[in-house]
Amino acid sequence: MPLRRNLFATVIAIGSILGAGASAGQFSAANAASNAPKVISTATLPAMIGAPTKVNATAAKFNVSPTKITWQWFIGTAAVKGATKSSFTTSSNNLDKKLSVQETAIFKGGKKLVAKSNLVVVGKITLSGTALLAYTDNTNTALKLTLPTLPAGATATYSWLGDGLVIDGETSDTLQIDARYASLNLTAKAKISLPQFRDSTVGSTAVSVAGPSTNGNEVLWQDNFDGAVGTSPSAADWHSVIGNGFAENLKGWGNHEREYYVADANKIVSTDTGVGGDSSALQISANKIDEGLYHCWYPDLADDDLGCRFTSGKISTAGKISFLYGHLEARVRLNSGVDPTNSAIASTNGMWPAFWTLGSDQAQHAWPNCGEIDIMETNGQQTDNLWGTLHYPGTPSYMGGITAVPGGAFKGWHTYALDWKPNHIEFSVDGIVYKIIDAQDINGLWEFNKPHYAMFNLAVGGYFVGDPKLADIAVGGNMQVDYIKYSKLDGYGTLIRSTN
Ligand SMILES: [Ca+2]
Repeated sequence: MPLRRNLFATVIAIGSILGAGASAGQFSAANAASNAPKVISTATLPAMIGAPTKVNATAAKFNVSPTKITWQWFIGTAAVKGATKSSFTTSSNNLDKKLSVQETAIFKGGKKLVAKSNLVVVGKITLSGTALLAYTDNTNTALKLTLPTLPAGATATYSWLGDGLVIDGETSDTLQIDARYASLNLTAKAKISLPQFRDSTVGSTAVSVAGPSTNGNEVLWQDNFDGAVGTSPSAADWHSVIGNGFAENLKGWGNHEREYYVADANKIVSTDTGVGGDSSALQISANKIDEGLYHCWYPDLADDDLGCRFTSGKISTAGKISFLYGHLEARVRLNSGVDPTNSAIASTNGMWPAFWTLGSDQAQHAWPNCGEIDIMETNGQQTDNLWGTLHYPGTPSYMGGITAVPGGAFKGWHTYALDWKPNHIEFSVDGIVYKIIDAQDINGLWEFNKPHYAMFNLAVGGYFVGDPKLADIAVGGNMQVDYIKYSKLDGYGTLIRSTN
């Protein structure tokens, strides 16, 4: 502003001089000065330049016509040899480099003016404006990322992040908000793609989703397995998994397991469940059978393919109940079988019991992309040990903890539990937490901010137990479950019943 005021003052001064009868010489001098060559508008390049492509520079404008114009293109500060026209064809070698052009005008009398263009990074997509992340309405049920206007032909690919970590499977511009995202800071990104350009990423600011409205720990669901003795667990909540993995194209469920799962292996029994117990339990029994009944992956002795030598059981809430966050626990007793060569000798060889979950989106995200939570896994070869493990897509693809079960996993009743919140998992046995895993700890996708379903099973043989020979596997062991209980955890926890 001060400069402008000065110019105005100068004009007034000249006018005053003229008004006062200035000489013709003074007038001519002023006129000549205004006709000196000057740049009215400089040479310009388009705001976005791809590669390969032909770029036409817009010529500079001068107040008087030059007698000659020359051009020189630059990559960075280096003049490009032979690039002396008003157009330039980029190549992929120019990507990410600064392109500019310099226009030189020579005027009558020899005066030379140089007009430099703007610098443009080749292959860079530039957007005018920022992305906006906002709820689509005042009920806060969906967030939408709205992008600035994209260049013609550009496409956007969306991704969503919770506390900075990618939310698997969410690729639309809109995210439905539900209990999965409680307490998370959500952000969205859009990758902008355009032929001849580098991909560009546009991010949003964060929106914080509210946490639970209470901090309660109430029980949401419990099964005491107290139906009539000899019956199957409630069909409203459970189904028996059948087979050896054949139908699923998995050899022994992908683990070289030797059992064939039958529904008859899963029964309500009357048993000693200890102090305060209800004398009822689910019992999953492993039994040795003669070959010739069921298809298994391993060769049989009679030269047909009905080679399975063991039956056992697996029950699952898949398609019936799913769990999202909260506290999930089961009280379990593992009972040894006997040595295959001497029934007087107890043996746990080859027994592989588990209490675990898989992501309920397994049909769309095959393992390990669905995520797996092994709340309890133990092993007939190392009967004091307990494993609590997460499996997920990543490298490595699992993380977990190992601890000693108080008194031994195959001795007495123990409570195995999962404490589960957004981005946070704790494993415990008999109330003692032995492993905590946060989403930030793993090098992979966190597949645990979504519903999972629960399972109990007693596998026989397989890699986890050292792939023992058939002739060495214990006979007649079982897994008993007094109850399974699902509670809220500090307000987190949603029981989801399938409407199928
Ligand atoms: Ca019970």
